[in-house]
Amino acid sequence: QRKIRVAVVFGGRSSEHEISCVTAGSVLSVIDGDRYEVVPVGITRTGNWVLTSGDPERLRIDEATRALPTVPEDGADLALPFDAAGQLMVVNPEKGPERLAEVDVVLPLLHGPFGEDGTIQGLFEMMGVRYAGAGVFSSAAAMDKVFMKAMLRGNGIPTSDFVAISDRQWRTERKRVLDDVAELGATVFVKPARAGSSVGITKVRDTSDADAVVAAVEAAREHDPKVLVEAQVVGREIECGVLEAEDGGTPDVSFPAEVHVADGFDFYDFEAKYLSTSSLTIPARIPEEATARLRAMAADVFEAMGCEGLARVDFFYTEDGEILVNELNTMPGFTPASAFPQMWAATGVDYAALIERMIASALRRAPGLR
Ligand code: G1L
Repeated sequence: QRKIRVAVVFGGRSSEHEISCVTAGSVLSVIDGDRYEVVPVGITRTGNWVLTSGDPERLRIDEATRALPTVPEDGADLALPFDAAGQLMVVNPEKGPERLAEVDVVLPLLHGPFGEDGTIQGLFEMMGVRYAGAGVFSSAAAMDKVFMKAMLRGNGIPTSDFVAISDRQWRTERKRVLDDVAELGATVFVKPARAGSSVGITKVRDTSDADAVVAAVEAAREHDPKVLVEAQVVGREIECGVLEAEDGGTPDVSFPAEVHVADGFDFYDFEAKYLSTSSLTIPARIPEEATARLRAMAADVFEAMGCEGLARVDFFYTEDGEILVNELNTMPGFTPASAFPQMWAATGVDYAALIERMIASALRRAPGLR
């Protein structure tokens, strides 16, 4: 019996190219070689698909130089990604080129635009290849914070009040928009609607200061012409990991974690997230009753948004016991040190088992409608 062929796709054109490579290194170092044949597929910064090294040693942060790994732009391993028939190819050095559709399952370890926004998922659907994680629509909806909040609202799941600003509205209805923003309260967060990481986010402390709001919206628009303004929620930041059930039942939810943002950071921003200035308490020290509500809400979010495989759901837990959904991440940080694997480790699912489950849930479903 042949091994299950798993393509690990990583790198990519996003600003998180290196994080993706480090994640691939972690996955490749624990994946069971007796059961899986790994096809490491790199996407260079410029968007070329290449068969690249799957050696975890080459996908680590260099301790001496602090250099981050990347997918090399040139080299002998460069391969043409599509054949004459328009089929995506992968090249196995031992066996030669093969169609991506001949791979049993893909682990797309890519962030942001073209990674977790549904576009690469669409490519895999068209190629008829199974892939781990959320599908086209759920990925796209989770990526767009405005659509996500609207869908949560439509499903009766609490989330903070917000104002969405399209490019057209910003150009032609600015006064009305600024009034709506002021209605949200004195303090708001202004965010690009669809940026992968926490870039372009500004905390505005006084929304009656129109200049401050305009500056914040313009900063967000550097990353996305569509902007989200959210009312501030004063509360603790708690998150949960969700896994698709193995038996077709309701999703499994991990113990919650509390995120402690290091002093000096306004919120859990890009720097706080990736430069390890914040820490986690697992399980979060919140009342049992709140833990139960939060875990149930995490499963509701997963199902309401049509997620598959895995997701991380981030909440605010307020002083008066209210729980609001802050974010949904269909491709959460996935190194062994990341919150999602940490929460699952504390719940009894180790890193290797998580990867097994991602592959198994992808293999369970046929491409197409589900
Ligand atoms: F394949 C999984 F398991 F579904 C999966 C895919 C992607 C898990 C986690 C991620 N996350 C990432 O790829 C990333 C956050 C490292 C993007 Cl850079």
